[in-house]
Amino acid sequence: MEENKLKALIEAVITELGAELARSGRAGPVPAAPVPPTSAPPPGRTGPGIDLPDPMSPEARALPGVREPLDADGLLALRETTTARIGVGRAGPRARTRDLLVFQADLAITKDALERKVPQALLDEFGLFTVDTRVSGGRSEYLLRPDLGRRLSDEAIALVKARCAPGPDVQVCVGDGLSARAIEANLARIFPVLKSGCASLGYSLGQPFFIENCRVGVMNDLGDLLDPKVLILLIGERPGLGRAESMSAYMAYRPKSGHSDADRNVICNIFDGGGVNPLEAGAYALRLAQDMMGKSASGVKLKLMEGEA
Ligand code: B12
Repeated sequence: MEENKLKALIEAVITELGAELARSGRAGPVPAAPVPPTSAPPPGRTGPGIDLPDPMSPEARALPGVREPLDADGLLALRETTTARIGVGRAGPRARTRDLLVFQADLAITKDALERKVPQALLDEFGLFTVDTRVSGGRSEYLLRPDLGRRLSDEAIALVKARCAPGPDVQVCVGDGLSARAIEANLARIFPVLKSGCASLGYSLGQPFFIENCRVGVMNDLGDLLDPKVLILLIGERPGLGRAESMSAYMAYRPKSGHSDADRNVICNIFDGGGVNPLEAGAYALRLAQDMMGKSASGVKLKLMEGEA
């Protein structure tokens, strides 16, 4: 087909589509969100400015993408109730550029949480020395081989034996798990609560330490080595899209080889602003430790005993 005929055909289709939308009352590319001004290069600097408004700003995130919603206020209210991606709209059959960019940026936050390390300064602040697991090939091996993250390395066993006294009432360990960001976000708030809580309850607290490339199952090795009455493992949870600061406290009464998750309890979703506040989580962990010691049990066994009480 000749080029000018093709062009005419395309124009005719576009005109017809526009007319059809007008007839159905859905006409017009009414933008759902006012477009914020384009960022210019900073004063004194030349070069290209950013030609898209920042889609990651809280204001931009709050704007729905559905054009001409039947109930605009309802849609806004609904979006405020959740961080899930609802009411994002679409451009034809695909996601809007704005949403795709936000998705990619959020995914970057998730990947960063998986890859990054807990800052040494934070570990130093709480007097945590570091040991590793049997993961020796970095984070990619950690992700592919959960079994290696459940066992302490030989060097770790030697170091823990040298630096920690066995048999405390409560042993607190910190593990990066699947999000170092979670430890960065919560350790400074939960750790002092656990420490002062143990002191006021009269519990001896073992020398705490940090475990790199750590999985929950490492609790068994820790139990075999240190024989605490209660072990609390603070560990980074699997990050969600754009949400990396969620931490868990996995706990067990006298953990040892052969124990499974059925022998453990978890306080999950510990983070400020929507999750379990870390201060509250610390208090709850101490309460749970008391229960565990009182009933000499944890996990499903403890739950069943509570049912009997
Ligand atoms: C991944 C996951 C799982 C996976 C774990 C497999 C794996 N290798 O990753 C699977 C699908 C098997 C799973 C199963 C269950 N899970 Co789950 N799980 C999660 C999730 C999404 C992430 C956990 C995480 O990041 N762990 C940290 C990493 C570093 O740990 P890991 O060593 O890689 O993996 C271990 C833990 O994930 C642990 N685990 C996973 N779930 C649970 C639940 C309990 C009660 C315990 C003690 C341990 C545990 O099992 C893994 C192997 O040891 C959380 C959500 C959250 N916000 O934490 C829910 C979550 C922890 N799970 C939950 C529940 C209820 C369960 C089940 C009991 C569901 C059921 N009714 O069968 C089972 C039992 C768990 C078990 N292992 O026996 C709840 C716990 C609620 C609570 N406070 O008690 C959570 C918080 C989800 C929720 N919001 O309801 N889970």
